[in-house]
Amino acid sequence: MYVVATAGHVDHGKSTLVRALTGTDPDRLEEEKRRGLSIRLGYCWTHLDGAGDVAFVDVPGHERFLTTTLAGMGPVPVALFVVAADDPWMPQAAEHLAALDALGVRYGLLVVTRSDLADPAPALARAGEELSRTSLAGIPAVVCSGRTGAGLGDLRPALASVLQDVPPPDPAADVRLWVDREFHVRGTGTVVTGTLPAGTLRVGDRLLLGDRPVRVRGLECLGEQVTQASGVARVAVALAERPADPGRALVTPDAYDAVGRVGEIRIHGDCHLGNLLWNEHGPVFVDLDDCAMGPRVQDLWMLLSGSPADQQRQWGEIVAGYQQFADFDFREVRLVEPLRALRMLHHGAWVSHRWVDPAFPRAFPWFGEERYWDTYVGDLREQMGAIEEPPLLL
Ligand SMILES: Nc1nc2c(ncn2[C@@H]2O[C@H](COP(=O)(O)OP(=O)(O)OP(=O)(O)O)[C@@H](O)[C@H]2O)c(=O)[nH]1
Ligand SMILES: [Mg+2]
Repeated sequence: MYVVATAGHVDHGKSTLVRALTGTDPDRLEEEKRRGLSIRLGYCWTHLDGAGDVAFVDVPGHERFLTTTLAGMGPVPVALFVVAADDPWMPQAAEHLAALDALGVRYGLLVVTRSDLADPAPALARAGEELSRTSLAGIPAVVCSGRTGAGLGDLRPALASVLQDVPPPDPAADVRLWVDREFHVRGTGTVVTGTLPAGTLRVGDRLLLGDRPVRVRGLECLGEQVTQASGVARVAVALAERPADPGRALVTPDAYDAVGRVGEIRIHGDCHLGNLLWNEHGPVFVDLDDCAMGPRVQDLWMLLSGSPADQQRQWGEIVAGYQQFADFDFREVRLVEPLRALRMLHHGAWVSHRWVDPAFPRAFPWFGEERYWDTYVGDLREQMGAIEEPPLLL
């Protein structure tokens, strides 16, 4: 089986195209039909000559549902990038493309649809140019109309040919199924669904959902009961237990135990040295408006500065001091670089949110400059590297 996710701006014809290809409407909610807008992820499948079973994850294009869109795209290796012939390049097309690029999706088909409404050439040229700067550079393109069906005869073999090039993932890989839906079926119990990117699920498997042990009671693929399924596959997994607090991924036990669930406490949230003042009684923490629930390491790593050797030494002292009055879970050091990345993102978002406040353009005059954003993106890329590295502090 292959799994393909749609991508593209709101109302550009993603769901119409999926319906034309599969005969099934991916928009199932009454509200979606009434508003002519996808809200949830849609799931349909078909058989393509030359490729076999192909499942589609149809994502919403509206910016309000971007998190749903990302949940759908995340584990899917192939994109059906949809652009309307009668609309120029639009913001969510750019955002979806940036997401696919960040996810490293290399396989896909560019589809210029709604070709019965306008000359598709300008949209085709613009989208091709935008794609050329991403991981999807050079993917084939097809022009069609989801409404009249024109061009679908070219689209099917073009998609089948793209799919033939997608390397099969390792069926022996550890399982990590990001849950994109969860529901309760009377007589069956809890069912979770998702896109299995690699590895094999079998009835009877004992896995973890979040940090809770669960057993696979039944499996369904494309509406059929199966005893096992290997990625890439759309799967529905019936669980013998009803987890009270389901995690977001169903995983092979012991395979992803680097951090696990860490305790959250009330933290300062912005605990850098500038917010630590000294008076005759000792240190005083100020600026408490970022207080939040979070892992305790968030209040420790920002106190470090200088070379890696300096930071190691400071870290030893801070943790030794911390342990005099509270326990420290050393798994949390693996969170330092992800937390640093979140802090960078949060800072950029904070400045842009507050831009209407006249103090902000004055305080961050370089914020709108291309140079700033180049550096910002470069720093984030570097941060991705740091996240992959073994943690510096131990
Ligand atoms: N004429 C014409 N209309 C189309 C075509 N494809 C889609 N439409 C219309 O365009 C509108 C939006 O189509 P959808 O398929 O819902 O668009 P979408 O990209 O799934 O939208 P979201 O899921 O909300 O992002 C609907 O009214 C469709 O009937 C086409 O090829 N030709
Ligand atoms: Mg839709």
